[in-house]
Amino acid sequence: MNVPAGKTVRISVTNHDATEHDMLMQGLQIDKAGEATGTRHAGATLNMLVVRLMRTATAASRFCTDQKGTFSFICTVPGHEDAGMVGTMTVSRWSPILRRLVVGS
Ligand SMILES: [Cu+2]
Repeated sequence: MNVPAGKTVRISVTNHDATEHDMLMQGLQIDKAGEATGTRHAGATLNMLVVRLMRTATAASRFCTDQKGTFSFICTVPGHEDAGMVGTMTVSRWSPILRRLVVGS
């Protein structure tokens, strides 16, 4: 997943599973996480990008960051990270290629 630095982006994640999951971005500071449509994750702070994924539901979060780099995200439900529920998101300079990939910018 790639997003542009300095632009407001919206990520939307659908959980097709009958089990609750979440998505916690590690080491990334965002401007705010207050517009998430899913239930907020317990323990999340305003500068953390975290989306709580209830069973068979879609959650979205709108955020902006100037922090360029590649960040790991994990599912914090016990055992899920070890089961492979991990990924990365790269924040880089704005480009026309990214423009086609970003929703809601
Ligand atoms: Cu999970």
